[in-house]
Amino acid sequence: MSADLDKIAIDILQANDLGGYTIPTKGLYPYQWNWDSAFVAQGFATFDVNRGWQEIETLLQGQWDDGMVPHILFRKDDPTYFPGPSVWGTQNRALPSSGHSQPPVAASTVRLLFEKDQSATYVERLRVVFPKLLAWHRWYHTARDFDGRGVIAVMHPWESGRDNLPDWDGPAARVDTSGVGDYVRKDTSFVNADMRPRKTDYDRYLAILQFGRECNWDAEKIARDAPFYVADPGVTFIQLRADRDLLALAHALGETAALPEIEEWIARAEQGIELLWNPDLGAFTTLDLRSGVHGEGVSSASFLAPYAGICKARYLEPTLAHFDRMMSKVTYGVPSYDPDHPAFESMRYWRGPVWGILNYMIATGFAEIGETERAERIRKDTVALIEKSGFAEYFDPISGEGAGGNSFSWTSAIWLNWAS
Ligand code: 2M8
Repeated sequence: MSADLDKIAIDILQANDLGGYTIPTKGLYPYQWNWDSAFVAQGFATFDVNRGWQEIETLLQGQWDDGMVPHILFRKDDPTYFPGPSVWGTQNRALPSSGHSQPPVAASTVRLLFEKDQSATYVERLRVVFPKLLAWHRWYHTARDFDGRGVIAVMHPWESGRDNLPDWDGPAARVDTSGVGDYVRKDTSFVNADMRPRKTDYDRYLAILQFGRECNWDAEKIARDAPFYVADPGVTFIQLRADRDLLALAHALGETAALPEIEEWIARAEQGIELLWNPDLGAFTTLDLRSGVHGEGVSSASFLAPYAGICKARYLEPTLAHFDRMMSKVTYGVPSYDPDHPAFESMRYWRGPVWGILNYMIATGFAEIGETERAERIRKDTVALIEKSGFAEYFDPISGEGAGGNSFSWTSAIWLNWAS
């Protein structure tokens, strides 16, 4: 079974490889996505380390002058996706892209790739990639932590990668959508609308996008005035992990000049994450930086604290209690949102379904702090889901049914790199 699935996973990655870069799935997502590519590179590296590096290198080709690495690279125009480059206002750039970023997984991937093979050719490639990753991390720590609080904000739900998480509902409700006008969604022509964000969500997505485009994606204007600016435990924890991995890479290369800056980011985040601790809930949640209000639900990103190296008992004990409670409510974990919360929807995208990439990161963190039983439950659930429903984009935590796109790259990648 495992060998058959290995072959299918490899075939999916190769079929979604459009020549040095990989799309998440045919039809629904026809471009290169940022954190998808970071996971895909880990999958490729299980059978072709060179191809893994190439995925990261092509992703970094889209880097903006200010260091930002966009969430989508529009390598060739494809009218089957909305919103495309003309909506983002980037159609005249050398490599058209979206205007904001996505969770910075790439440095963690590069560390994994480098640990697999440290021969001279990869040292050279690391030397080229390292300053680009450093610039991207610096961008995140300035543009999206403008006041140096030690937590990373997202200016768009898409920047978080967890598009319609219920915790965005409150902050996004303040977005004025009166200027959005008519538009035609393409996603619902590929996937049942019940599994996708609602129209209200899309109106808000487009209104926030318009704000970004009109201010030319200016970090200070975004930090001060964007209609949506919410500190996210998902991106903050992934960034913290990636900073630790970047630090290890700096040591490996002897890049001593970079060390103090990266160490400062880590120290600041270790303090800053206290801001994301919701004392009423006993969990890390979002924090709306406009209103000062915490998200009111436990999401799977709450369980990324160990992945980020955050394991103080004060945080860990309540976090694990939530984990056990939520896992007891589902057949397959980890649900992306609390099944006890009224906003939970088992099939609607980031409002409940299980995502393989989150499972991989959560289980990795748990294993690293010795929570092996919980880590193993997550891995086994992931295996069971893929055996039952194939390499779907995401899964219903109650029925185990696959949802969203099929033959999905990141699900195949985490299978190869971790679950199998
Ligand atoms: C989903 O997001 C895109 C927008 O970026 C979409 O729905 O059109 C999210 O799951 C995101 O995290 C992911 O990177 C992307 C491609 O898999 O799809």
